[in-house]
Amino acid sequence: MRTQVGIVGAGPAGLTLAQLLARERIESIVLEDRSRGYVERRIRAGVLEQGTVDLLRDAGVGERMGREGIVHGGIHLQFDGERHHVPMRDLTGRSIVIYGQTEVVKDLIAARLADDLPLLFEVDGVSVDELETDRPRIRFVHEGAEHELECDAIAGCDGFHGVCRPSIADGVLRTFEREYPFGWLGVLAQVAPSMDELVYAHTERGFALLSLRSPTLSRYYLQVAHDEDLAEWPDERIWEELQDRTALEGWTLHEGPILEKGVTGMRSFVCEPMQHGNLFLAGDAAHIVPPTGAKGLNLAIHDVRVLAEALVHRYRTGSRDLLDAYSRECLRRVWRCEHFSWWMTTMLHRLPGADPFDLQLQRSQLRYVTTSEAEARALAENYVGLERV
Ligand code: RFL
Ligand code: PHB
Repeated sequence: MRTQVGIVGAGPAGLTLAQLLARERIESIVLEDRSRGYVERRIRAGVLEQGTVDLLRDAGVGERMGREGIVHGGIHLQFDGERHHVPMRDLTGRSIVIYGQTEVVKDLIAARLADDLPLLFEVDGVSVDELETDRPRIRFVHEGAEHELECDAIAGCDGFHGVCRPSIADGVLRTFEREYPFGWLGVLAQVAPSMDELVYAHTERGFALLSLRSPTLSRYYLQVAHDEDLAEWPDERIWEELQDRTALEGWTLHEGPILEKGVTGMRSFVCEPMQHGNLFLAGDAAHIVPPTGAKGLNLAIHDVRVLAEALVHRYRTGSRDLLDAYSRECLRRVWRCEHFSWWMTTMLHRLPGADPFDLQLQRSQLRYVTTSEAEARALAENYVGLERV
C-alpha cells in the first residue's frame, strides 16, 4: 500500500489534518485503533476558539457547528463567595463557541466517509519505522490481515499514549513535564445549564467548573484527588459538592440525572522537537495541557493547520522549508498555551501543601484579574486564542 501522508489516530488532530489535505487533493490514509462508536462518544473538550471555528468552517465541516454551537462572550470567575464577569468579547473583540469535541469528531468522520476516503477503525499493532528516510512506513493489522503502508510523511496524531512519539530513537527528544497532585471529576448531566456563562470557581474546598454542551446538557467538573475512586462519588455527593463550591446568593444550581462521569489526572507535557525525519507529531501526541485553560483541542487544530500548509507547500514547490520549520512554528503557540494553562490551574485550584500565604496570593491574583482591565485583557486574549504568538 502507498499513500502520500499516513495519519495515525482519528482524534481531532488526525481527522482535521486528513480533511485539510483532502481539500488540497493530497492523499492520506487515517488509521485508528478504536472503533468509530468509541471515538465518537469519548467526552472531552467543549470550548472552541474563534480560530478553530473559522478553520473548521473553511475546511467544509462547519455547517452543524454553525447551527448548534453556542457563542459565549465571556466567563465568570468566582472566589470569596462573589462571581465576577470577565467580558472577553468587549476586551478582545473575539468570542468562543461551545461545541463538543464529540460533535467535531462526528462531523469530520461523516465528511471523510461521504467523500469515500480511507479511514480505518480498529486497526491493531500499529508501528512506524524508517522515519529518517523519504519512504517512512506504517505497519498494521486490519481485519486479520497484515499491511505495510509506504508514505512520503507520517503524521503522529495518536494522542499522549500513542506509539509514534515512543518510536523516535532515544536521545532525539527533550521532554518537559509537570504532574499536578489533583484531577477533575467530570459529569454530563441532563439539565439545562444554570448559568449564562462558564463559571470557574475557586474555593477552599477546591476548584469547580460549570460548563455546558447544549441548552439541555450541562458539563460540570470538581477538583478531586488525581487517583480519586469514582465509587466514592455517588450522584448525591457530586451535587452536594457542586452546590457547595458554586453557591451564590440569589442563584440556583439546578440538578438533573447524571448521564456520565469520569476522573482525569492533570499534567503539562511538551516534547521538543515535534518532528523527526519524516514523522511529524501533532496534538496530544506532542504536548498536554491541564484542561483549565481549554486549550488542548485548539492547540491540536493549530498544529495540523501548520502541518497541512507545510505539506501543501512541499507538494506544490518541492521545497521542504516549511516542513523543516514545523516544530519551531508550532512550539511558540504550544509554550504560550502551556504557560496560560499552568497559570489558570495554579490560580484556581486548591494546591495540596499550600499554606495561608499561598492562598492569599491566589486571592490577590483573582482580585487583580477581576478589577484591572489590563490583567483581565491578558486573561481574555489568551482564553479566546491569540492571533499572533
Ligand atoms: P486524541 O483526541 O487523544 O486522539 C488520538 C487518537 O489516536 C488514537 N490512537 C491510536 N490510533 C492508532 N494506533 C495507535 N497505536 C493509537 N494510539 C492512540 C486514539 O484512540 C485517538 O482516537 O488526540 P488529539 O487528536 O491530539 O486531540 C487532542 C484533544 O483530544 C485534547 O487535547 C482535548 O480533549 C483536551 N481538552 C480540552 N481541550 C480544549 O481545547 N478545550 C477544552 O474545553 C478541553 N477540555 C480536554 C478537556 C481534555 C479532557 N480530558 C479528558 C483529558 C476536558 C477534559 C476532561
Ligand atoms: C468543557 O466544557 O468540557 C470544558 C470547558 C472549559 C474548560 C475545560 C473543559 O476549561
